[in-house]
Amino acid sequence: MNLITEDSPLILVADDDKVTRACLRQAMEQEGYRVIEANDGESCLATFTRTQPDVVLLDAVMPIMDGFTCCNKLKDLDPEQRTPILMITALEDAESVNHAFESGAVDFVTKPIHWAVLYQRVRRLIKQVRLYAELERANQELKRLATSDGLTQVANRRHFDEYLDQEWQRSQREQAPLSLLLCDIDFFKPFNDTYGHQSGDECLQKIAALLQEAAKRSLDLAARYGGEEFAIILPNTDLEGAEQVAQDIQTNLQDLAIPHRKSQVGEIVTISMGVATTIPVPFIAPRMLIEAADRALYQAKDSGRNCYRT
Ligand code: GH3
Ligand code: MG
Ligand code: MG
Ligand code: MG
Repeated sequence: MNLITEDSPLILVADDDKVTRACLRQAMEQEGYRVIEANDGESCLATFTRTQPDVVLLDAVMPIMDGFTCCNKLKDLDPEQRTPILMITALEDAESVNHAFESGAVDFVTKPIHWAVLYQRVRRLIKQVRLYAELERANQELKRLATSDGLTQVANRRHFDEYLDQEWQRSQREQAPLSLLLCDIDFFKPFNDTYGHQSGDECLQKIAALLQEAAKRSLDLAARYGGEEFAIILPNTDLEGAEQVAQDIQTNLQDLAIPHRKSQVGEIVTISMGVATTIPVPFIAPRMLIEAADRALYQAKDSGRNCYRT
C-alpha cells in the first residue's frame, strides 16, 4: 500500500455506477493516489473546476451528460489539455473508440477493467503530468532569468527594449499616450567610494525595489537601464500621470532615507529623473522617447539634482 499524502496525485473518477466507482477508488488509493468522485458528466465538470485533478477516469455512458459530451466540455475548462482524460467504457465498437479520442480522451480502457492495464496507464499519465509541470516550471525560471537583471531583479535592458517596442506599437494603434521615466542616482560614484561597492549594490537593490513598487499598474515596467540608471515604461499614461509617478518616487525615496554623507544635495541618497510622454506616430522610433527623457534627465541634473524635469 502506497502512502497517500496531500501531495499525492489526485484522480477524478466519474462513473454513474456506485460499485465501479468504489472499485476504482480502492484501486487508485492502493496506488497511493487521492481520489475524488463524480456520478455524472455535469458533476464531473463542476468537480474538475473545483479540485483541478491530475488525471480524469471517465465513464462513457452516464445519465444527464454522457462521457463524450463531458470530455468535450472539459476541453473548454482546460484549453491546453494539461489534465489527461482516460475513458473507461464497455463500448468497444470502432465508432465509440474514435468518438472517445475525438472528444479529447488521451487513452482508453475497456470494461470489464483489466486492472494491471489500468494501473500501468494511469502511472504513465501521472508521470507525463509531473514531467510537464516540471518543464513548465523550468521554462518559467529560464524566462525570468532571461528577462530580469541579476542584481536588482527588475527587468533587464533587453526586456526593456523589447517591451518599449511592443508598447510603442500598441500605443500607436490605439492612439494612447505612452510615458517614459529615466532615473539616475545622484552622486553615486562618491557613494561607492564612501561606503564600498557592496553597499553600492545594496543601494541599487533598494532603489530598484522602490521603482518596482512605483510601477504598480499591470502594464507598467520598471527596468535597469544601465549601471545606476533605471527606467519605467508607463503605457496609457499622460504627462500628468507620469509626473505623479515621479513625485511618488521622490516622496518614497525621501522616506527610505538611505544615508549618503557625501551627497551634495543632502545627507541621503536622491535621484534625478527625466519624464517624457508621446502619442506615437508612424515613422518615428521609440528611440525618440528615450532621447526626450534623457534630455529631461540632463536638465534635472543641471538644475541641482534630486528633482524631475519634463
Ligand atoms: P551624477 O549625480 O552626476 O549622476 O553623479 P554619479 O556619481 O552618480 O555619476 P557617474 O555616472 O559618474 O557614476 C556612476 C557610478 O555608478 C559609477 C559606477 O561605479 C557606479 N555603478 C554603476 N553600476 C554599478 C553597480 O552595479 N554596482 C555599484 N556598486 N556601482 C555601480
Ligand atoms: Mg456508466
Ligand atoms: Mg549615470
Ligand atoms: Mg548618477
